[in-house]
Amino acid sequence: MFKKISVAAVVLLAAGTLAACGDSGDGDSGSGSGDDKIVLGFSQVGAESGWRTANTKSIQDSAAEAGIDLKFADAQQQQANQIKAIRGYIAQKVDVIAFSPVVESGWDPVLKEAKDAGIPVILTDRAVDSQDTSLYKTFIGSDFVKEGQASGAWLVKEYATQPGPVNVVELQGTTGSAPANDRKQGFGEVVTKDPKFKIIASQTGDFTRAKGKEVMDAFLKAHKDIDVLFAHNDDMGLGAIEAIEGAGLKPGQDIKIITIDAVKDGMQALADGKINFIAECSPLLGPQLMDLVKKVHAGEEVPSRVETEETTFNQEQAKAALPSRQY
Ligand code: GYE
Repeated sequence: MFKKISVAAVVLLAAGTLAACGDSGDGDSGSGSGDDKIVLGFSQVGAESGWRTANTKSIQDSAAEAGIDLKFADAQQQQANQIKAIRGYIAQKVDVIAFSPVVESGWDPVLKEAKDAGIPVILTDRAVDSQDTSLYKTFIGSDFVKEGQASGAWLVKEYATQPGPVNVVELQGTTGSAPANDRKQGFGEVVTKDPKFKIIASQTGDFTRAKGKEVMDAFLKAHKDIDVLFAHNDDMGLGAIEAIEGAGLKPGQDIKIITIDAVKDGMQALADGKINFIAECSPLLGPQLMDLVKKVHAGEEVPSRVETEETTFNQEQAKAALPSRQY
């Protein structure tokens, strides 16, 4: 009997210690899940692109695999919805908050609220421009400047022996988002070194296929002499292909197309000769994110930046990679 009680006491004690560890300083056991699973509140940007769909699936699958209780909210590309979701997670006292900030600016107040509540925050995929880096634990995602530079480098090489001018139109991602800002910057840095490249029009297509088509339609009406399209993601490029074909032109030939992401539909268009070059941006951030969630929850030190490894694809490389492409 005594033995039984003492075992139970030890178990209870251990459970108490675990629960205390799980608090991360938020004041009570918090998760509301009734077990000792880590509760992660994740605010996603939206469902604007093939990349985003693959990213959401990666996060959901790897949370399940890691035994993490995931609370997930889709912000439909609205910062206000993300702020609301994060405030909700703070009120629910989740263990960790992760989010993919739709735009770079305007996060300090809500991040401060999370910090004051003792809830660690992980930036996923997109960065914020907060000066106070103590407002979040780490960032996981891609180097978007590099992706823009790789896109520009392909263009410079492709036209190395041709005289100018080379007229480029640009479909930008969501205004104010880190990938739109950084990809524009990286591409611009490389191509403006040679004055024969002229960026004759640059407008946002909000990372969607529909907007990509709409804006490309307008570009084609306003400019008769477009040589190259640089689209900040595959989806806008795919929408633009419809516009180009609708105007009786051949995408990939009459107008060369460079995009970023390398999702399956983009890779297919690349293999089909309708896109000329894609700089990869991996959406499969889930497994590494869950790893970071466990570490910050346990109070372990984590690197301030965890970058995804990426490559680039031309048409031949796309043909070879397509059969084994996961997303
Ligand atoms: O390139 C685009 C998506 O933030 C890296 O967002 C992500 C970008 C991605 O809508 O397709």
